Order: sequence, then structure tokens, then C-alpha cells
Amino acid sequence: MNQNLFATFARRMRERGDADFITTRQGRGYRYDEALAIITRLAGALIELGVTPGDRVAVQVEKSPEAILLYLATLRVGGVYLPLNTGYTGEEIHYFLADAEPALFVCRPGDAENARSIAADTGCPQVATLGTAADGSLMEAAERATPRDDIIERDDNDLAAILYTSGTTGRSKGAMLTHRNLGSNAATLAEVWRFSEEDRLIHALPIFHTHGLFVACNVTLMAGASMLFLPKFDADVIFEEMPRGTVLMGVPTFYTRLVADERLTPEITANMRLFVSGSAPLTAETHRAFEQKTGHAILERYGMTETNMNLSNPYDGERRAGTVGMPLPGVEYRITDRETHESVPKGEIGMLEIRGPNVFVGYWRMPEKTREELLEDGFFVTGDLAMVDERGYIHIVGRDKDLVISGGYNVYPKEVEQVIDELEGVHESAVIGLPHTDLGEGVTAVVVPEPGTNLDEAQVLDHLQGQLAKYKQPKRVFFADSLPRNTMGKVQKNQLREQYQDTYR
Ligand code: MCA
Ligand code: AMP
Repeated sequence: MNQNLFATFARRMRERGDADFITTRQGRGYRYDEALAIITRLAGALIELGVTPGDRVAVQVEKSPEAILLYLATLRVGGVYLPLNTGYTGEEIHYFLADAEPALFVCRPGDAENARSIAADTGCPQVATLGTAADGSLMEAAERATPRDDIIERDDNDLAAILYTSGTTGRSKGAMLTHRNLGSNAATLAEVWRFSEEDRLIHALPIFHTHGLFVACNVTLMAGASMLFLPKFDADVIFEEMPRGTVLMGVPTFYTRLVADERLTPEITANMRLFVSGSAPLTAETHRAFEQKTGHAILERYGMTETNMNLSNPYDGERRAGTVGMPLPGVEYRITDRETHESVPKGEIGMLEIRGPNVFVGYWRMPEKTREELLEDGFFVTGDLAMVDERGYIHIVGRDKDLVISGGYNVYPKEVEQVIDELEGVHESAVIGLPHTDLGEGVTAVVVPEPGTNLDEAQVLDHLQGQLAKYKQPKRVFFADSLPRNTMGKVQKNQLREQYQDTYR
């Protein structure tokens, strides 16, 4: 039996025929039958460009309906889709291409020259471009290509995608996700969140992460629903579109911005049936304010790049503010002592571990890292601290990993510290996340200069420009004579977080 996830999607797409799949506010979009036709052409183009089953297809393009068709065409030909944040700099892209060794790199038309040079450097044999107006060399190749309407057979455990997540060591790790991982999660979410053909998802997330790509698009495809594709979150547009939408998926920043807006009323949200939040903690305060202003209880869920979605508040029943709900069907969890991995007594805080068909198969070419986080009994160590309350709702109470989540984007301090430390005159640095009213956490650096040097904030920020994606760059840089350390010599980031806690609020 063909276990290619695309085979499942294709069945659904054929059933939906001339129903809308993706629409845009500019009136450019695809019905399901149109999307299928373009995918066969894109599949032909990918094969002609040399993509064979198991090959990675790395993609750094702006959000467009065609980018989703490219994702689907990659699945169809048995390729491994590898989306990259549009904010990554040339240096960051260099690392990903060298590590993943894709057969093809699809970039923005304006980046073609630079991309070719990075591809040449890293041994990537092909570069193609994709713009936001169905333009670029990939679409031209698709027009000329012989359409491929076969679907390459894949095993359940064959890779469908690799998504890079930054690592505590500063080196990004490629999370390897299989057809089974993605397919099982999409089917589960479509069911528990009651997606149907009638749904119209307002899609305002980026499409290079789990949230915007898999949770939003795979679930839409499973249900045969439709999506309104917006280039980015813009509260004005969301308010205009809510009367024609049924579901919104967002990071907490979406909801804090909507709650702060006087246009948020029961009337404007009357056609909406579901608001989902995830990727970072939604405060109980925002949850309550949203419900009070609209009558809708936001449904908060919890996931990771390595696992897709694990836990979710119920569709029916109480959606408890400040909690991430219960395990999804087929997903097991345990809350453990981080050393022994034995479960802690109910109600106590411990490490959250997850097992299920959604859990990835490891980090690309990092067997040791994989062994550390993916235990022999199949449980994945999330690095998040959790506790379960008397009613079975799980609370994420903190992180046992040095991670900052800014507006839903993950920033690993180590990666930023390493680049800051390369600047002449810097002795050492510590990067922390501080409470931020809009972004949840704001990336912040505390820098210790070499004695006798005169560094200022602008110099540090200038140095990071072009080396690190914008969202990883600190919003503020502070200077100190030394960093607080414990007796083991470990930097006490808690103390720094306390000292600068009011910076952004
Ligand atoms: C934009 N900027 C940011 C961020 N976004 N800085 C830090 N953190 C950010 N998240 C920068 C811009 O470059 C700009 O800089 C300045 O901040 C102001 O931008 P603004 O217009 O306010 O930003 P925006 O375009 O409104 O974006 C904020 C946003 C966006 C809507 C929160 O970041 C977003 O869509 N985030 C979603 C991330 C996401 O999808 N995460 C899911 C990961 P300048 O002015 O200097 O140029 S998947 C995941 O975590 C798991 C699996 C899960 O559970 O879902
Ligand atoms: P990523 O590696 O980008 O997939 O981010 C996963 C991390 O985001 C998790 O390990 C959590 O720390 C965090 N996260 C995702 N959803 C939630 C949530 N609902 N509440 C708190 N943290 C979350």
C-alpha cells in the first residue's frame, strides 16, 4: 500500500474538485482541481531538475499559494521538504545547505545570485526560483515539464520533511519527520478540532514552521477545507476577514494584539467557530480577556517541531486558561525526574516526555543528539517542565532548556552568544529572554567587555546584522563588569532576568 502522505491528500483533493483550496485577497488562488493540475506539473519539473526519492528540497521563499503546491509536489515525488525561515541570512543558509545536502534549493528570485554561490560552495547541484506572483524559474520549468500524475510509493517511516530547530549547543538540528508523523497528526487534529469542508481558515502564519505548514495546511487538506492565505499577521486585515472565516490559528502575540484592539467584539467574531493558540505560552489573562470580549474560549494546544502536536484543550468541554489540555488520541505523555526518567507523583513538576506516532525519528546526521533526547523506550524528552492538575489538564510551567520564544520564534541563546563573543572587545556575553508585552519574550544580551575597551549597544547590534536573522537579534544590549555565576561557574541567567525584568513592559 502506498503510504505517501500525498496519496491521502490527493484522494481528498480529487473529491473536493472545484471547491476552493487556497484563496488570497488579491483574488489569486487555486481550487482543489487546479491545485492538483499544477502539482503534477511541479512534480514533473522536480524530477527533471534531478530530484529523486529521499532527496532533500530546500526552500527559502516568501509565502505564496505556489509554495504550498511545491511542498505537495515534493511529497508526491518522494522528496523531503526542507523549509527555511525567510529571515535567515546567507551565512545561516550556507550551514543548512552544507548540512542537509539538498538536491535542489528553491529561493526568492532576488536571491538567485547569492543562492547560486552558496549552492556552488556547498555542493548543491540545482537552484531554482519562486516568486510571489506564480513567477520564477521553477514555475517556468513546471509549465514546460511533462506532468507526473503518479505518486511515488513511500514507506510509513520514510522522511517527508526536515525542519531545522536551533540547538542548545548553537548548532541547528534537522528534525526528521516521516509520512506517518505528519499524516497521523493531521488526521487526529482534523478530527478533534472538528474540521470540515465548510471551514475557511484564516492563515496568517509563516509557512516554514510546523504551525503554519503542518498544523494549518495539512489539517485543511485532510478535511478538504479552504484557507485564506495572508502574507503575514495584520490586525486590520484579520478584522476585515473574520466575518468570512471560521478558524484562526495563531501564536499568542496574535491574540494579545487582537485583545488590545477595540474592534474585537462578539459581532465581528460571530462567524468564527475556533481560535487556536500555540507555539508559546498564552497567558491566562489574554485567554480570559478574549473570552470576555468575544464569548470564544481560545483553544490552546502544545507541540514541538520534533513531534507536531501533542496536547490540546478539548473542543467540547472546558478550555482551561493557562493550560495546554490533555494528550491527543494516540499520544502518551509522562512527567518525569530528569535524571532517572521515572514518573514523578501526580501534581508535581517534572520533565515532560512524549511518545506516539507523531514523534520524529531523530536529528539529521546527529545520532548522539538523537540518543540524548529520544529514549530507547520511544519517549521524547521535550525540555519543557510540566505538571498535571487534579482534572487531568497539563500545565507547562517552564523550560529546562535555555530557550527564548519571541513572538513564537525560537531563539537559542548559545547561537547568539557565539556571534556576539566573536566581536573584538567582547569578553563574554549572556543572552536571555525578558517578559515582553507584545512578543511574550524579548531577546536581550548582557555583554562583558574586555577591560579598557569602549563598546556600545549600536556596535554590538551592527556586528550581528547580516549574521543572524533579525528575530534572533537582541532588542536591547546591556553591559556589565561580570556575569553572575554559581559555585560551579555556571552563569546565573535567573539573576540577570530578574535584574532587567522591566525592560519591555
Ligand atoms: C518580527 N520581528 C520580530 C519578530 N517578528 N522580532 C522578534 N521576534 C519576532 N517574532 C521584528 C521585525 O523584523 C521588525 O524589525 C520588528 O520586529 C517589528 O516587526 P512587526 O511588524 O511588529 O512584526 P510582525 O510582522 O507583526 O511579526 C510579529 C509576529 C510574527 C506576528 C508575532 O513574528 C509571527 O508571525 N510569528 C509567528 C512565528 C511562528 O509561526 N511560530 C511557530 C513556530 P525591524 O522593524 O527592526 O525590521 S512552530 C512551533 O513553535 C511549534 C511546533 C508549535 O507549537 O507551533
Ligand atoms: P519549536 O521547537 O519551534 O517547535 O518550539 C517548541 C517549543 O515551543 C516547546 O518546546 C515549548 O517550549 C513551546 N511551546 C509550544 N506550544 C506551547 C504552549 N502552548 N505553551 C507553552 N509553550 C509552548
